[in-house]
Amino acid sequence: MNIQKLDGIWTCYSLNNSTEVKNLIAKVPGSIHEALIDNKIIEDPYYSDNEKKQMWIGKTDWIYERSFSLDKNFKGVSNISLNFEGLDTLCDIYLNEELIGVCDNQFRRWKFDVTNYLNEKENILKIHFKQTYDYIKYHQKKRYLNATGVGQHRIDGSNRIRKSQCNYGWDWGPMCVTCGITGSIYLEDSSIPKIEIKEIKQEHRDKCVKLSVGFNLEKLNLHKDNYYLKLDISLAGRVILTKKINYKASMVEIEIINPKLWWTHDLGDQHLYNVSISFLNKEDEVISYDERRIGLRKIELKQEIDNWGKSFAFYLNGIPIFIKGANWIPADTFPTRLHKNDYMYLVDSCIDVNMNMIRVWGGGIYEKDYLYDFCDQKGLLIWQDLMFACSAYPCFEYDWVENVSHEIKDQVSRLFHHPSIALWCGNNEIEQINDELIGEGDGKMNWNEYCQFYDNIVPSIISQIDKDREYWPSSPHTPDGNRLEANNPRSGDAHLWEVWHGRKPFEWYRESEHRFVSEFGFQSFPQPSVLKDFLKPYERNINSYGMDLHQRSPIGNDAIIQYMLSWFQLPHNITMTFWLSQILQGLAMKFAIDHWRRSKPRCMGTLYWQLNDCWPAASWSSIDWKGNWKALHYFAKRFYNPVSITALESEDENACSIWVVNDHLNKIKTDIVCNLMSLDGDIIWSKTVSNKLIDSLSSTMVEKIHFNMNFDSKNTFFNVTLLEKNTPISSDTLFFERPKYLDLKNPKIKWEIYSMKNDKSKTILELSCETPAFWVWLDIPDLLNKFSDNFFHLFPGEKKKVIIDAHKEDLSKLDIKIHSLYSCRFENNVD
Ligand code: BMA
Repeated sequence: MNIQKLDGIWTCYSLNNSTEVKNLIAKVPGSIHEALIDNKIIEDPYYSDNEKKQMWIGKTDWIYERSFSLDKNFKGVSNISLNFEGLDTLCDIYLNEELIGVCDNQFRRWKFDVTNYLNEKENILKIHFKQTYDYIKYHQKKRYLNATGVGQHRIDGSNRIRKSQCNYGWDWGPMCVTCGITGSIYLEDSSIPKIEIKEIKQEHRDKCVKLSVGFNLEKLNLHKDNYYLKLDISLAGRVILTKKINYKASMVEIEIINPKLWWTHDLGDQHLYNVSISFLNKEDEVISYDERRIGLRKIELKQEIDNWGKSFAFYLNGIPIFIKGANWIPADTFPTRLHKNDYMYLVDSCIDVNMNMIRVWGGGIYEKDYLYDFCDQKGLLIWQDLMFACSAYPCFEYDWVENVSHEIKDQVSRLFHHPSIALWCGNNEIEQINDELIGEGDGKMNWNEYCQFYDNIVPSIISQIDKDREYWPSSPHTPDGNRLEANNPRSGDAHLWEVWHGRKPFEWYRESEHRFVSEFGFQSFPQPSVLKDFLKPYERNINSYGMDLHQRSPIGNDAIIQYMLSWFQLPHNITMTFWLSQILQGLAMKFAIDHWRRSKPRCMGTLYWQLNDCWPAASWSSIDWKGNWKALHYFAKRFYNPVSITALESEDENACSIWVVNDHLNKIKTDIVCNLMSLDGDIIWSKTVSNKLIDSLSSTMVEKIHFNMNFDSKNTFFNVTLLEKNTPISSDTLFFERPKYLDLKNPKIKWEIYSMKNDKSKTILELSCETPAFWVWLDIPDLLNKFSDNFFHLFPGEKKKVIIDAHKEDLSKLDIKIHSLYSCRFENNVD
């Protein structure tokens, strides 16, 4: 294919602003903030209150410019197009001073015929990005539309422009309104007939998958006898099937016998097939070509009437899977500066903690190909929202609908082949917040307008391209009964914020009988060393000016401290407060997820809010912006373990029940060891249940325990461990009091450090203690917090090995601290 890329180094400058900026060197793709940082015009926007000082950037017009001469192979070409894979957002495009295009949607791809505007030698391409405030104001004036959080953490009117909604601020992200070139720019020879795969439908039968591949070929005026078309299917780089295609066809069918199916990582392998269509001439030269990498799998969202209402369960290749995952937001405020490795790291971090799905949340961006490619390769499903969140939208305006229809077509066409994508979802929370956003009255869209768009227009666009996947209008949505009750526990998905926003105790989660919970969350502070880098020394307090700016939830700090008071003694310093907030967050999510997993199949999935961060701040994330795993992420590895044992308090005093959840496709034989222990480390009661068979895909109460004795609840805890073939697989600890009332003893943790035998690039830290230590963690400020384990309990007699990705010599030079809950209480025991 004849293509000339125009990415790389451009120059840019400001227009119409008191702060004049000239001659910036700018990377394309890239944002104006990146260019200003790279050229040292601005300091890091994340530092202290820089965000506030840099609001002018979003209020300025910016010109991006470059020159180029036409590649030799474009000489004499009769039709040349200029293609843009992403422009953020309002811009006019000039080629050699001629206006060739006007763009107004960050999520669309743009193509302009530039044949008559090109010079062979010197060409100047100029993009004038306009500040978006005036445009927003103009449209809001016509008919004002509400959005949540405006005046607090959101700038008014982001719903009026097709641009990443959280770029105008969110309750976890800054208001760094930016602009720039978010995708590749290239010239393309459009005189060559272009072939494009438009859809790939899979029909799964017994030991066979029938593929129907729809394609489009601009045949122009070619004579049919001189050309032919061919379909190739390959697996692991080897062509396994080839089929000649009728010249007139726009669809080809092919059967793959004994298909190798695609599975999520926990259930099987991720076989990926390549589907390609070539357009060739009589001499077998390829004139045009298109390919997509697919996985053969059947993904269904089943909603069937049952005892509790209507199910909401994903089935992969016929198997009901309990969804375990989290919500994904843009991994940086300026996503153009994220690299392939950033995506790989986050996807791997999901796989490492037993997640099988992420939800790409609707207030960010349709993500880069990297994310979808890695999820395909690694076996992680995606719930894909369309980019609409927490706002009323002008779906009553013809131009807006037209614009957005192009956007959805562009994005679904780009993404439909990914086996990881399980569902298309219309928007985030518009139905849930209907009292502010939908209905009669100022600032709202009415129900007809909403339904016409999200129930009719959107799914009809999607189904023209993708007939295999379900569409879900909103998250959350109730398909039966009263739609206004978006969190109806009997059907559909739910966003449950009674804990946190509603300030209900963690125990509230156990009252939930919802069928699938796609959002619920609890905030924490990031790794202390991360915020330290972004605050002035005198701002290192949770409610200093700089720190308050890094906490965007209006109730954030209050809520953390309120719940902390309920569960823990207040730590003696800010560092310990940060760490303890992470344990508190982990505890909240464990309460919720243990409960919903126990209640399967009534509940068939949990996606906690939120996986990642877009800057260094307090938030609901389990991985901070620098990539450090917070306590919650380590907790997730345990509570999302395919086999999970939990001990549940019982109404009767001195009793509890033991539950085992098994997500494997096979039965397992287990031994269950129960110990009642004192905080001095003595076992005061013990029981072993041997050879307990646990069904596949099940949740069972395996044992009811009565201790039949009195004990001091402040000095006692219960521990249960499940072993398979004598190996501990899962364990749980139950306290009979809030941890704040426990008579903790100094655990006197000792540690040894040595290199791993077969791999010197790794070091083992071996820990032991004298009395039980709760939520033991390694604090190594200059090292990424991603160890084989962290925030675990440690009991006397145990030797816990933590594997660290670092050479022993390097690690020994660092400041290693080991803490546990005990260290939070007493200042002189921090170390
Ligand atoms: C959810 C999300 C986000 C928000 C989060 C925390 O409902 O959809 O809008 O960041 O709550 O408030």
